[in-house]
Amino acid sequence: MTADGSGTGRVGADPTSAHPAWLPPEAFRAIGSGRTLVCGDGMLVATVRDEVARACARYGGTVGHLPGGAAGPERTGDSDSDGNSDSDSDGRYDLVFALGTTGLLPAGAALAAEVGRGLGPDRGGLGPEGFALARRDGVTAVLADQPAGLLYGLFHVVRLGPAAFGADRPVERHRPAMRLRLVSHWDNVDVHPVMGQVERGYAGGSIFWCDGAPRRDPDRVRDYARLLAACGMNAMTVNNVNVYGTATRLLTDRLDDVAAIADLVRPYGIRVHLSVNFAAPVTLGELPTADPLDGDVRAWWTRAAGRLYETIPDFGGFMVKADSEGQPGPYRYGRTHADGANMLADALAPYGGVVHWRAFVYNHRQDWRDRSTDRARAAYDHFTPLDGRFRDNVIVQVKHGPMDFQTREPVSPVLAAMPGTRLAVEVQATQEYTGQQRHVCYLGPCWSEVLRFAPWGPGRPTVASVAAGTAGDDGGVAASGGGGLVVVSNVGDDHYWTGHPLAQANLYAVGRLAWAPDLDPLAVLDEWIDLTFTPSATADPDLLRGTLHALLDDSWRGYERYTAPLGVGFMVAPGHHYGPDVDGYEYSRWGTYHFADRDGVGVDRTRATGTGFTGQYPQPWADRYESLETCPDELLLFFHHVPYQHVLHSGSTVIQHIYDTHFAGVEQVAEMVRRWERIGPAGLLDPALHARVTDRLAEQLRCAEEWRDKVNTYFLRKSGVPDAHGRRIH
Ligand code: GCV
Repeated sequence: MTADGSGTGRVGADPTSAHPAWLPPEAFRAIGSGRTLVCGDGMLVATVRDEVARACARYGGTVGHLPGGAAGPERTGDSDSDGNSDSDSDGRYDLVFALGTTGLLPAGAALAAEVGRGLGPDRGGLGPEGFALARRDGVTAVLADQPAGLLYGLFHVVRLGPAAFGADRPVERHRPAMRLRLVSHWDNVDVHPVMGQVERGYAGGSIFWCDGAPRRDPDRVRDYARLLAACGMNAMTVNNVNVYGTATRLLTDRLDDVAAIADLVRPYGIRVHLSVNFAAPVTLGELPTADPLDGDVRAWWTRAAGRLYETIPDFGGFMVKADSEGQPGPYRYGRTHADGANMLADALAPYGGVVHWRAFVYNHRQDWRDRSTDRARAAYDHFTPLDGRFRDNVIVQVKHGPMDFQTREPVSPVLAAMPGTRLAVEVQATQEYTGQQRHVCYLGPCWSEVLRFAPWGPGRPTVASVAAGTAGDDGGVAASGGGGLVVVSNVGDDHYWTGHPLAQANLYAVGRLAWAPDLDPLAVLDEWIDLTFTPSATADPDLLRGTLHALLDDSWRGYERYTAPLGVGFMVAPGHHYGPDVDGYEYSRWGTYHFADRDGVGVDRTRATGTGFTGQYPQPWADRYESLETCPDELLLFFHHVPYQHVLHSGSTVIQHIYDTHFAGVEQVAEMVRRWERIGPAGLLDPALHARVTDRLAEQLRCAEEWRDKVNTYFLRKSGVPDAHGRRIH
C-alpha cells in the first residue's frame, strides 16, 4: 500500500500495490475528518502524528502538535488538510493524544489532563504499551505513559471508527495481556530446493528475501509493520527457524540486511528478532565445536551479540530450533537444552535480549512398528525435567498442541508443567495443515479455545495467563512476565498478503487475541470485517457482513468436518501436507499414526493400556482424557483406540460420525460457494478480490469432496459398516 492507500478493496484498487488489508483509508475517515491534537515527542509519537496527518489530508481534518514541554500547539499538515481554518481556532479538539505529563495541555485538551490526573500516581498501571481512553463533552482523549501506548491507542480509535466520536465514554484502560507478541517468519534467505523461499508459505515469495538477497521493498515492509501494530503485535523474526546457508550469516557479515528491516519496522513499535543456527560457530567455519559450555563458543556468541546490539540497539533476541528435525543442538555435545539456551541468554542479557527456545523436539526417525514411542509425549519428556533451570531471559516456546498444528489437538501439557519457566504459546497462521490458504479456515476460534483452556480445571488459571506470566502458583512466575504468544506468519509478497484474501483475518485475530485473549473470536472477526470491508459504506452492509460471517465463522470446524476425524490428525499427503492421504503417514518415521484396522481406529494414549500420555496432564484432565466416559468427543481418537461402533457422547457411533461429518463438511463448503456467488453481482466488493475468493472456493470444494470420498471410502472398506443413510460411498 502506498502512503495514499488503495481504497477499501472496492472499485479502483491499484493492482501494483499491496492490498490495504485492515487499514484502508476508509477506516481512518472518522479520525481524518476531525480536529486532533498530538502531544509528546519521539519516534512513535511522530508515527501517530503522521498517521493522523495522512488521514486529515484525505478527509479534511486538522492535526496539531504539542511537543513535550512546548508552549503551545503548532499546526502541521499540508495546506489542504488544514483547509478548514475554523477547525481548531476555538482551541477545541475532537481527539487528543497525550503522552506522559499533561500539565501543559491547552484548554481544548482539558479532558486529557483530567483523565491523566484521574489515573492516579501509578496511572492505573498502563505499563509501557497501555493507554487510557475517555470521551466527554465532544472530546476524545487518549493517554499513555509511553509512546507505544499512544500508537496502540491510535489504532484503537481507528477500530472504534465513528463510535469514538459519539456518545460519552467513561475512562477505559487498555493494556496487552502478553508482553511479547511475536510473528515468526519461516522465510528462507536462499531458496530451499524443497521448501522454496518461504517454508510452508502459501502467499507467494518472502517480503524480506529473494534468492539469497534482501528484497529491498521498503514500502511493503513498512506497510506490514503498520498492519502488525494495528492488530497489536510488537515483534517478529525475519528468517526461518530452519537456519542454513546465507541465513546463518545474518548474524555476522549480513547483519546490515537485518538492520535495514529493523529500521523500517521500528516506527511501528516492532522489534526484530533473528532465528539462529545453534552450530553457527562451526558452520561459519570459525570454531571446531558449538558446545555451549566451551569458553570459546560462549565468547563467540558474546561477540556476536555485541555486534548485533551495536548495529541494532533495540534488537529483540534469538529464536532457536535445536535438536529438532535435523537442526543442530546441545544434545550433540551431551548438554541439555537449558545449557544451550542459557549460553545464548547470557550473551544477550547485558542488552535486554531474549531467547525463544523451541520445545518442538521429538524423534523424527521413529519406527512405525514401535508402539511404545509416542511423539505427543516428547516435548514434555525433554523439557519438564529442566523446569527452573532456564535463565530469566529464556522463553521456552511451546506449540499449542503436543503434535504439530493439527486441525484439532489437545492443548500441550507442557504449558501446565513448567511453573518455573517463561513459556510462550506458538500457533500457526500459515495454514500448513488447515487448507494452505486455498481453503477458508478462520482459526480465531481454535486459538481462543487454546488460550482459554484451564489446565487445572474450571476457574483456575488459563493457558493465556501462563503465557502472560500471571498464572501464579499453578502455572508460572508472575514476575517473569511470561513468554507471550508466537504465531507463524501466513504472509508473503502476494497482493493480498496471505494468498487467500480471507486468510488475512487469521493474522489480524492472532494479534488481537495476544493483546486480549478473552476477546470473543467472532467479535474480533467482526472488527476485521468492519475495518477491511467497511460494510457501512456500502449499499448493503448486512449482505456483505452476513456473507463474510457465513463463510468464516464456522470455517475451522467445517474444515475439521471434512478432514481427519475426532482429533486423530495427520491424514494429509506427506511432504507438502495438502489434501487427503489417509495412510500417507501411517508407515512413516514421523510418529504420526492413526492405527486404523478392521475393528477400530485411534491412538491409545491412556495410562492404563497405552502410552501414558494422559498422565502428563494435571487433574482434572489427566482423568477426563483417560476415561472413555469423560473424554471429549472431538479428541476421542487422539486419546483412545476404539471400535467403529463405539457410541460418542453425541449419540452417534464413531463410524457414522465419520460419514456424517464428511458429508456435512462438503455441504457446508457448497453453501459457502453459493453465498459467495450471490454476493458477486451486488458490487459490494472489489471484483478482483471477489474473483480470487471464487477461485479458491472452487478448489476448496473440489478438495473437500476428495477428502470426503477418500476418508469415507477408506473407513467403509476397513470397517465394512455401511452408512446408515445409504449415501454414495465409493
Ligand atoms: C519450520 C513442521 C513443519 C516444518 C516446520 C516444523 C517446525 O514439522 O512441517 O516445515 O519447520 O514444523 O515447526 O519447526
